[in-house]
Amino acid sequence: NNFLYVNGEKVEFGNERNLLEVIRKTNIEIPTFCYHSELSIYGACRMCVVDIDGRGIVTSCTTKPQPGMKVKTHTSEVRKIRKIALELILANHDRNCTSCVKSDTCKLQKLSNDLGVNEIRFKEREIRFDLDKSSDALIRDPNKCILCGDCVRACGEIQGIGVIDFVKRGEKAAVMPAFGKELANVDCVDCGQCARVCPTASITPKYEVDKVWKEIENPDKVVVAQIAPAVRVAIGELFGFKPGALLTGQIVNALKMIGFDKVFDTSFAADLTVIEEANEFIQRKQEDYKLPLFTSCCPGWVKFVEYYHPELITNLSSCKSPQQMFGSVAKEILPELLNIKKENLAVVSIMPCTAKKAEAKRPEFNHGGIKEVDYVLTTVELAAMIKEAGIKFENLTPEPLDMPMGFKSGAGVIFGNSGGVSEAVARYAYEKLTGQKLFDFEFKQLRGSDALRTAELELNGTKIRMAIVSGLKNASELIKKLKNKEAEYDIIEVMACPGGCIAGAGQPYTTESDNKCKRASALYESDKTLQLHKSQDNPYVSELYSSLLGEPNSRKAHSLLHTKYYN
Ligand code: HC1
Ligand code: SF4
Repeated sequence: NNFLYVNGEKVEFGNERNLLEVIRKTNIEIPTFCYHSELSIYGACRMCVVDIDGRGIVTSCTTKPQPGMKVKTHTSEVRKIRKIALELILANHDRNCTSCVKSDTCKLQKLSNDLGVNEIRFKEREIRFDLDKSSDALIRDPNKCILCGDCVRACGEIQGIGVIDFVKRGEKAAVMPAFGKELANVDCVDCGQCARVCPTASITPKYEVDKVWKEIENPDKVVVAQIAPAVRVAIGELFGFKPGALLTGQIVNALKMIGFDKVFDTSFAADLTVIEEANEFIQRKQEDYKLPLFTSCCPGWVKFVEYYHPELITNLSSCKSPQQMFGSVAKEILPELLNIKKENLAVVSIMPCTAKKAEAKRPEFNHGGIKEVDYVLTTVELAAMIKEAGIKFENLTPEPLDMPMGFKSGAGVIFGNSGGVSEAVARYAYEKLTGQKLFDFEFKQLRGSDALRTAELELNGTKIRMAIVSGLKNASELIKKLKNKEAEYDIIEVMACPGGCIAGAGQPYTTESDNKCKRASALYESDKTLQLHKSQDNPYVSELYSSLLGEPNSRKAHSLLHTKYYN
C-alpha cells in the first residue's frame, strides 16, 4: 500500500486521481473553485495550492500523489497565496452580494469567509457586461464570473455541446456563448448543467417568483401547483434536513400557506405518461415502426434532438412530458371541477429543472393564448418563496395532496431518477403483454449510476431491448453506436442531466456528489412505501380514462396528451 504524509499524518492512498482527493480523505478541507469531481482537471483558480517538501508550492489538483510525499496544507505562505488569489478574484467580481440569488449558497462568499478575507484591498474593475436574459431558462451575469471554467467544461464534457467558452484575455476575459451571441441565439438546450456547477451566480435559473406572487395575490385567479418527483427529496437541503429527506407533505403545507389553492403531483401525470407511452411503444414494436422509441419527458433531450439529431425526431415518443400532460389535463378538467373560467386558472409547476421553464413556453403548449403550464419554479425558487413568506419549513407538519391529480403510484415517483421511466414502463408492459399480475415490481437491473444501462425483457414471446442513458454526451455516444449498428434497442430512455431529474439544475447547489445518490435512494424508498406501484393501478388515472380519454392513445388522448416535435 502507498502512503504519504499530510501535515505529519500518515495517509494511505490508492487510485485517487490527484493529491487533492487524498488530502480531503483526512479531516482537512482544501478550498477550490475550478475543481469539480465530475469534470476534467483545470488547475486555474490556484486555491488548492499546498507545500510539498522538496518541491515547493504546487496546485494539489494537478499533482499526482506519490509514496512518501510530505505535504503541508496550511503554512503561512500557502494561506497567503490563497488569500491573494481570492482577493484578485474579488477585484473582478460584482459584489452586490446582499441582493444576489445565490447569496446563501455562493462558494465565493463562503471561501472569502473561511479564508479570512474581510477587507477588499483591490479596486473593483471598471468593465461591466450586460446581463444576458435572452434564454427562457437561464440568466447569465458575466460580472459575477470568476473564470473557473466549470460551466464551460460542464457544457462540453457532460453534455458534449460546447456552446459557451472563454473569450478575450486579461481583464477583458469572460465566458460567453459562441461568437459573443446571446444564449437564446446559440444551440443551447436549456439543461442548466452550466448553472448547476457554477460556484457563484454567473449562470442561474431565470426566476419567475414575482410573477407567481402576483397570480397568488390576484383575487380573480385560482392558482394550482404540481410538484415534480425530484423536488420532494432535495428541497430539505436548503432547510437543514439531510439530503434525501422525503418532504412531499411539508411542501404541500408550505404551498398552501403561501396561498396556492390546490396542490397536486406531477407523478399523477407521470402515471398517465407511462400508459400512453407504453401503448405507443407496444404498437410500434408490433408494427416494427420507428424503433428505437426514445422517451420525450426531458425537454433538454428533446431540444438536443431537434438541434443536433433532427433525423431522430420521429423516433421520439409523441407523448408530452408529465409536466405538460398535467397542465393540459388540469386546464381541461379543473375549470369545471372548481367552477371557474379557464382563463382564471393558473398552473404553476415546481420542478428540479431549468429546461422545464423553456418547455412550458413552447408554442405547441399554448392554445390560443392559454398555456398548459403558466409558470415553472425551480426547487430553489420555491425555497426562496417559502423564506419570503416567513414560513419555518423545518417545523411544518405534512399535509395531504389534493385529489384527483394528487394521487400517484410509485411508478410515477421513480420518474425522477434516470431509469425510472423505463422501470415504470416495464411494470406496465409486463402485465399488458403477459396478461399476468406483476408482484415483484422492482426491476433492479434498470437501476444504478452507470452512464449506460441495458436490459432485455422476454414478455410472452416479445423480446424488449431497453437502454437507459443520462448526460447528453453519453446519449451522443449511444446514438453513434446505433448508427454504426454496434447496438440495437427497442426503447431508449434519455435524461439530459447525469442521474436524471434528481440532479437537475434547479435543485439546491451542492458540491457533494453523494447527495445525488441519497436523493435517488429516497425516491426508490418512497415507491416502496406507497400503496400502489404500477401506473395502471392508479384509480384516478383509470377514472380519467373512463370519464374523458376513453382508451389509451385514443383521439381524445392524442389531442390532450400527445404532440409533434419539429426542428
Ligand atoms: Fe422530471 Fe418528469 S421526472 S422530467 O425529471 O418525466 O423536471 O422530477 O417532473 O415532466 O414526472 C423534471 C422530475 C419531472 C416531467 C415527471
Ligand atoms: Fe450548455 Fe446546457 Fe448551459 Fe446551454 S444550458 S450552455 S447547453 S450546459
